[in-house]
Amino acid sequence: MDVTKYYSFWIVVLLSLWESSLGQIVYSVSEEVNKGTVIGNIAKDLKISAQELETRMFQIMPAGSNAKYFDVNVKTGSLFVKDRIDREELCGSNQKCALNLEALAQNPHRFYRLEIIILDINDNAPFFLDSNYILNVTEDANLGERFPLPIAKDSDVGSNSLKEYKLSSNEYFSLDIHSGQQSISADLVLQKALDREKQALVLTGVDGGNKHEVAPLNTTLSGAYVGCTNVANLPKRKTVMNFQETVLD
Ligand SMILES: [Ca+2]
Ligand SMILES: [Ca+2]
Ligand SMILES: [Ca+2]
Repeated sequence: MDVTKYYSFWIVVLLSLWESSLGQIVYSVSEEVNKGTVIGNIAKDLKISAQELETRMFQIMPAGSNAKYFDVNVKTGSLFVKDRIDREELCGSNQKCALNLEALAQNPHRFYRLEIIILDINDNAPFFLDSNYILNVTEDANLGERFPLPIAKDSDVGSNSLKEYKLSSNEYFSLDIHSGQQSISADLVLQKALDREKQALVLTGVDGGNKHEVAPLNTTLSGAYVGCTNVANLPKRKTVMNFQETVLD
């Protein structure tokens, strides 16, 4: 390929990309909204009348895997939600969740690309993967000794995911929290010598919502008790793990 042909090729490619990006319309909607929720008016955004949408048989291309979530009312131009959208199921831990749609109008044929950004809501509580946890600490443990605790998970992203832990008030242990890129973990740090006593501690995983809710669920396990709770459908989520450390002679 000579130099002229080489540059001509890339000019055509770049113009094609530019044209397709110009043709893309971006909307956003929160996950879990009710069926029928209107996301935007597609006739207005395409600068054509709703009547023209109908006469040109405008439609979301049904072949796309995302087509089941959205539809267009060609009488009004409204783009609306027609099925449950669960961001966690569609995008997992990805910070950005965008669904692509293709739409077609006829006479003349015109192809459109739509991008729907799915916004996260705080619909999942933090949870501990280990529902049972017993911490054994010897009586001669040194002050400052650290004891890693189970890590809580939260299926939401950003500010709706796990943000911190809280430890119930006690005189023996403090909590040291480590914030990594992938997870937040915590260690118990011994602050006062143990003397064969047993003490119940409560570890709480808290996400970044805006309301505190706790609903503990305890089970008994061979002298120690462990509890774990998930709180459903509340703006702010906590998961509580209750555990009783056993002091060994
Ligand atoms: Ca969800
Ligand atoms: Ca969510
Ligand atoms: Ca959450």
